Amino acid sequence: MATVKKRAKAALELCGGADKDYTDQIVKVAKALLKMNNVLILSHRSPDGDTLGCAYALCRGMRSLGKKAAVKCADEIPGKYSFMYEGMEQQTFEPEHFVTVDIAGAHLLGSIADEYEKKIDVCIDHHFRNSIEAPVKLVDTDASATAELIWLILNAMGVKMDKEMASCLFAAISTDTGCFKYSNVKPRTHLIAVELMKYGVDCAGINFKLIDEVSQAQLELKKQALSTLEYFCNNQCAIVTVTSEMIQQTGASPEDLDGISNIPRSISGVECGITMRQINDGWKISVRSSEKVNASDLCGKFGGGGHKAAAGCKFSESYEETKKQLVDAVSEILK
Ligand SMILES: [Mn+2]
Repeated sequence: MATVKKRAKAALELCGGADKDYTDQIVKVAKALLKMNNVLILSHRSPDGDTLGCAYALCRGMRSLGKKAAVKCADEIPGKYSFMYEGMEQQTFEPEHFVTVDIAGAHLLGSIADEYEKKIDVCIDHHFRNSIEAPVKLVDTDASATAELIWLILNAMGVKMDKEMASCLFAAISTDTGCFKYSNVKPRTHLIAVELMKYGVDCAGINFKLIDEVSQAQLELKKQALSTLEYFCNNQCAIVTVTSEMIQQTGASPEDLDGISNIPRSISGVECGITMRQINDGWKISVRSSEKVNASDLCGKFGGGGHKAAAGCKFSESYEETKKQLVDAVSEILK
């Protein structure tokens, strides 16, 4: 097993230096995974490019070592991610081990939480306040995407990278960095991307599909949502609202909502952009923020969480009450 450590070190050196403790953490996860067979890899509900890219890259990696592995997600996987599992065979097996990727808390497993939350063997993530209980856990909040960690782990495991795995990981990193433009991008992020590109990843194609491409329904929804734009806190806070009626009327799917939450924050002078989306029992809030506002702290006040620059929470109050509480909290932070 000394080779696991050697490979982990080599991978860490490739992307900017190996700290001893950190190498040991990667080694621990890699060794745990190498011992497992019949592995079910779990993605979070409303799956995004990171959770899915990690899951399919790891699944492909495990299979390349002759293991049985599959991916499970509570919600339907949007069609734009189909390249991640293209060509993979259906494997039937009784899962013995369970791995979560990019999941901050068991409740984010969605409707399959009850079934799996007590069974998780390995948790790999990059969110603040990760609350998953697992004997083997690697949570690195410095990683731009969980995929950076999966890349390190696959290397430590001695998995022979291929174009498919590299494409999954590239898509994951691109998703979580907004195409390499958010403040979470570190030298390591680019260095790993360089390694992935060596396998012939269609970077432009993936970026177009995941970042730029919009459906007509999505654009129509954006149009309607933008008409609700309001400013608060001396124009430093902007709020956009998406009602159930808009979603129904435009025929937009959950994935069509993706691009909207970035809009309010993109307005010049806005430090905190909020998107309020109507859900069954209230409002789902997405926050995007500048350095001046810690989105994770803001959402934490209301029982949510996430990252410094992007976080979310939920309210069961009325529209006006929800908005008031949010604006009050933001103005407190900006004071
Ligand atoms: Mn992520």
